[in-house]
Amino acid sequence: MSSSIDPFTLLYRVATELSVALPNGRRRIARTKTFRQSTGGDFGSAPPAPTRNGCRDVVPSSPSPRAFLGQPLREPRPEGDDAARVLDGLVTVTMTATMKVLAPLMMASAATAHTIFTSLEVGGVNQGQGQGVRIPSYNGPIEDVTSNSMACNGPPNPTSPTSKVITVQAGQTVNAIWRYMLSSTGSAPNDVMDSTHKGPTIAYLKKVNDATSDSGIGGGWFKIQEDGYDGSVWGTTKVINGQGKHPITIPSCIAPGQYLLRAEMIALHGAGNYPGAQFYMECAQINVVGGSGSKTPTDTVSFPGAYKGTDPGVKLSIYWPPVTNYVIPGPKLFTC
Ligand SMILES: [Cu+2]
Repeated sequence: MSSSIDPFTLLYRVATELSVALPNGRRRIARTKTFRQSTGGDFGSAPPAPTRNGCRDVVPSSPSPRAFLGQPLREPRPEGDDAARVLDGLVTVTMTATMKVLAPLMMASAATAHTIFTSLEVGGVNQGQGQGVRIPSYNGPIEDVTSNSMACNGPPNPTSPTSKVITVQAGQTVNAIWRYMLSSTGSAPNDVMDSTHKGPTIAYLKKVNDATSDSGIGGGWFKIQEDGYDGSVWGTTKVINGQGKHPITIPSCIAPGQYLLRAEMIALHGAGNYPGAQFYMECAQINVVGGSGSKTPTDTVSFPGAYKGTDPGVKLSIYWPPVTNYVIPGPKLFTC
């Protein structure tokens, strides 16, 4: 089904309006299971395509890398569907005939979800997909904040090693380039990430001896960039509408040497429950030159460990009540 029309936002707004109009006592969460039963989980009458985590968009058109690994595709969890989680996120939606009509449309809209930090742009030059960035074969999120894959992605999204280490000048602003899938060649909003994926953008550095071999798992990470919610626009929305570019300034005062650069986007459309927030991250391998080394980061954290399922920036409904003061997860921002 073509995704040129995006009915999602409109429908979601309609649903929100409906839900807001309901008195508190009548509000309850519409359960995924019910939607699956009532809609068959798909838009048309054809059998649903194979899904992973309930999202058709992550099914590769070529033979599944997972099949090569001899692992079955993960079964959709009973409540794991992106679109259904949005419904959960609506919190107040009563299961009405109206919603039965909306549900399959919302299901279908999950076909443009997810994202990957595919390449790094330095000095206006794209270094190439997977060149110095450990890219995964799937664009799905990590949702378990205790998973080792919170560091530099990983199972269930196997990443590819890269021998390249990208030279970056301290003080320079680079762009992490996000794409909906590895095969996405454009930079239009739909080629970056679905607009329903609202949340912060964040970047971390970790000093390492060898950026090509360090797993990134464990301590030493410090936050160098964050963009949450300014009252009207989310950080991810700027990236979606900005050709997938996620600007990150490498601090001028850090020591020269090799680092892992962890760029992250968090999608909060299903974050009303935990797990629910979707963490997207990859690691770039960089060599920082020209750093003064005059300041050593102190607020370092571990991945996994930096985030908790109870963090106010990880478990929250972004639909209702309206977000007024979003708290970006993780440590304090490091500044020179
Ligand atoms: Cu998604």
